[in-house]
Amino acid sequence: MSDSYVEGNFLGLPESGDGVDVVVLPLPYELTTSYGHGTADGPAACILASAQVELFDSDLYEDLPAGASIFTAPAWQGEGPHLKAQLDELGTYLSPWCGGDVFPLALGGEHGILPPFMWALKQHPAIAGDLGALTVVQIDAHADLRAELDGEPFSHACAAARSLDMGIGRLLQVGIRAYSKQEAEWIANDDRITTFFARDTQSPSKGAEAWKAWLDELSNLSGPVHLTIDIDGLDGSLVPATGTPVPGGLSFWQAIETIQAVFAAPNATVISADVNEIATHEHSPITEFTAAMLATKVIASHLKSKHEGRFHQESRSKETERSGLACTYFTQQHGASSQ
Ligand SMILES: [Mn+2]
Repeated sequence: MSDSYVEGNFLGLPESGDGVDVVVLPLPYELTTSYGHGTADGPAACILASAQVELFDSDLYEDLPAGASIFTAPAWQGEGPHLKAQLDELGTYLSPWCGGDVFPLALGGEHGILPPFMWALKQHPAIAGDLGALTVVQIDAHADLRAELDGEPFSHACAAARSLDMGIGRLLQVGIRAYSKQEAEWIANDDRITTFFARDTQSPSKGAEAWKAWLDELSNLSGPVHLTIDIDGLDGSLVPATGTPVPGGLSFWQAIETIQAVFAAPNATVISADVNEIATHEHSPITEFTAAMLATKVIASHLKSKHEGRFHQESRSKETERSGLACTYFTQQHGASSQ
């Protein structure tokens, strides 16, 4: 815990300096969770739990914030009357933080936050309008490649599908163990998608080999990367309060190794990340604490990649100059929905 604990800030860290290096963006977004509730309270619970996370990171070999300025932004407050309007609001909220001068880390909220994040990243200097340059690395129990769920194409169960529709170049998935035949066929037939299924990486007999292949795949990445961590990718015992906990998932250390490997890839730059589907756990802090530990590792790994010269930081904006774009993509492209 920070000596000068500030309530409401991630890790309890006080803000320092005049610029921002890492921004934590709480997105209490919940419209389509199919099973279980509470993802709207997840980001705040994660920030509260983060006060109990050790500031020392053994890879950085320093206490966070390690000379950086970590800013916890005021939470997104959705007011839009329907899902598409809320997605536009999310895009508008994220946009000012996607200019390349800051590392944005969103805390969700449903996985439906991913398409608005993709929209906001389009303006990132490393993307320059073409999401085809971007690789998304996804930890998840679900493939999230459904055409729609309950009639809604922007459901959390469709987050990866809609990101591909928006033009991302590659999708690497791990932890996947709950998916439909249609999703299995898409994975098998689309060169953009590489999926490491949990039945292989978690296999008692062949898991070690499959896991090494996953880490090798990450090491060979190049170009800009967005890391999206749906906490249900971890074994359900670690995240029992998440919307759809599933047994047979990644161990905590596999999630950590994934974060380490993607940030250490010599030819890739992780430009942004999210940890999503965080929910509050009534009788135990395990779900939100697991999420806080992963988010902390993301921040530490980003700072390490920066120290090692793998993150090119655009010149920092003064906070008074920070501006973004207003998102109308989702209502314009897809119209209003009943939700
Ligand atoms: Mn998901």
